[in-house]
Amino acid sequence: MDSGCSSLLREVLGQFAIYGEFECAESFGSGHINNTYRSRWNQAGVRVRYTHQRINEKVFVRPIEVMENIQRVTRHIAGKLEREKADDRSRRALCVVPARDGKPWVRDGAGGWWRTYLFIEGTHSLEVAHSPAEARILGKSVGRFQKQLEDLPEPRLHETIPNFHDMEKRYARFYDAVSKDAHNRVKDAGPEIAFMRENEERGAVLIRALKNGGIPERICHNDTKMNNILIDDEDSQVLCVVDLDTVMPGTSLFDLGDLIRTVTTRAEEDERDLARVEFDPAYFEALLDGYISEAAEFLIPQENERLAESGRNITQIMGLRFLTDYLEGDHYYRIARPGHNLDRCRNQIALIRSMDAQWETALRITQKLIARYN
Ligand code: ADP
Ligand code: GN1
Ligand code: MG
Repeated sequence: MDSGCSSLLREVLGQFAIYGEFECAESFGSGHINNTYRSRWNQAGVRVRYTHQRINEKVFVRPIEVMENIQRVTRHIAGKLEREKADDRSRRALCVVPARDGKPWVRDGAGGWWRTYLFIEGTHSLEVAHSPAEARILGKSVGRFQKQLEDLPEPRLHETIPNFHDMEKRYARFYDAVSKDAHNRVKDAGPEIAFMRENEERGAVLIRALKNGGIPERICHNDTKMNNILIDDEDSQVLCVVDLDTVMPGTSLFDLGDLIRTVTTRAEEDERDLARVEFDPAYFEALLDGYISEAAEFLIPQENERLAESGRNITQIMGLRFLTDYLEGDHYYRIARPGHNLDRCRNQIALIRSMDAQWETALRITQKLIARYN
């Protein structure tokens, strides 16, 4: 760790209610949105670590609402774990560390918003799943997370990013980016733009079902890609779902869909060798089995009917968002190379094509599992 961290970071850390002697801090994690750091402190001879994040205010324009949601959600889950007398509770739910003034955030001198969590020790997250067994525990963890929040008391959570998974609104923004072509990039993305146009109608099925009441609104995480799930180094079981900024109303299918998108292929989201981007039915089956084993008690037939579609749908919305960001000049997702967002979009399209090629198999698996748990 780098003990000579920036003076801004030191100033921020000093305002959180952390006791003991600061030792060092370093940047951490591979998310696309927030800036994450990890620090270490000597607390009367015991070394304790914390996670600190600068909230991306361009993405989360109302940080107070984000933190209100996160506090309600983490307290609700922690309360349940306590009543169940679950062991290792402080590793099974994120724990917000308040500032010295009692607020769950700190403002830095430049107006930035920061929060702190206990660092959950002895865990790792995955960028790709390596076995159906891993796929199963990932599915189970998200089913359980949704179940834990089924009875969150009123009021409704804030929509921290309004219309986040609204395909219709995402398409409107995409068409706007195509027509403005502000960075002269439309010429490089002809096949991808054509694919998105051809798939617009099918892409709208989930959001239309949600809007017209065909499927119920539920609290969901909305960003369940695999690296937001922490796994215990010791026994390889899931401990905790993190990255809670987008926990808000949605449909259960958004979360299952993002898991299908990230867990059923062995290729990372920005893999350029598209021959490697393949939908694997064995991983799909294990993932869905794990998910339904927890979620069966609340899923209704209208959700069950759309389980397989959810994966295709969320893959499409991510492809569309990567493409839009590419056309708009890469202002949203962090990129590591020119064309990174276009590569990500191509990858998502390749995954949809592979899903489509095995669509009947996916439907058969889904039917079988629904029958098993009902
Ligand atoms: P982003 O919005 O940028 O994706 P995340 O909240 O997902 O930010 O954090 C980035 C990564 O840091 C996560 O994928 C996870 O691996 C790790 N991480 C976040 N919070 C904790 C924590 N409390 N304990 C351990 N690791 C964490
Ligand atoms: C972002 O924050 P992170 O890296 O976990 C994005 C998700 C996308 C994902 C694609 C708030 O997630 O919606 O699915 O990148 N989060 C936000 O990797 O836009
Ligand atoms: Mg993340």
